[in-house]
Amino acid sequence: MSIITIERKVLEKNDEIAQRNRAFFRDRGIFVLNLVSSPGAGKTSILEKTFQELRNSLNIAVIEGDVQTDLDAQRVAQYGVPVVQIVTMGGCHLEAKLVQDAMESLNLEKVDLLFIENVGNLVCPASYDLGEATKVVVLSTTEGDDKPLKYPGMFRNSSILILNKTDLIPYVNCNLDELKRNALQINPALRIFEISCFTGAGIPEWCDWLRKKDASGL
Ligand SMILES: Nc1nc2c(ncn2[C@@H]2O[C@H](COP(=O)(O)OP(=O)(O)OP(=O)(O)O)[C@@H](O)[C@H]2O)c(=O)[nH]1
Ligand SMILES: [Mg+2]
Repeated sequence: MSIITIERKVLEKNDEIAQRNRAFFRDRGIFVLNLVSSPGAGKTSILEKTFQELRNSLNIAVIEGDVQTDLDAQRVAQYGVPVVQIVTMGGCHLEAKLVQDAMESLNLEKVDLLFIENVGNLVCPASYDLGEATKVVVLSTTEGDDKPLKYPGMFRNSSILILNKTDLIPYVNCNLDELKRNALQINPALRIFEISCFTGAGIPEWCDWLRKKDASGL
């Protein structure tokens, strides 16, 4: 079927560029994380908390991906962190070529840590390698504990799971143990951080982990 052939070619081309991006990051010692989640799970809030803790010890840069607006880039820029916004004009995920183009607008010379905030979508970004060291999937407690089972691709293709909005557990129908069980059933190797951007709980553990990482891997 021609449709399947075209899709495979698109993904093959994407993977080729992603490998070039990965080699570029490796050669320069830049640790790159691709943040993925459904809309509003808290990706930008996690970045803001991370800047507060790490911006004095690490050189951080950000590539933002959104369907419309540069609102998230404006939030990042308030912390003095270099940022480029990609507007996909309806596209539901970032692709390696878009990241490659964005890299040209960022001075990455002294950067240790590059975050790519993907478009809010728990399905499509799972299939697209951008050249990152790993995907970090963010899931918030308001989304329900069944989501790893319903959207397994994202959890299978990530090595880190951040469970955000733990402050809301008393008010929402979400069983944290069940959520973790479901996530580990899909991907037993997932490293899990439980955090709240509202209270700051779990942020030091997440930042400690980031401090110990480098471009050599996970
Ligand atoms: N109560 C609570 N609210 C949170 C927490 N983290 C984020 N929020 C709120 O959730 C909303 C969405 O947060 P964002 O950080 O914009 O989420 P996002 O994943 O970047 O959203 P998109 O980029 O649109 O996909 C905002 O109103 C945040 O203030 C948290 O830990 N607890
Ligand atoms: Mg955001």
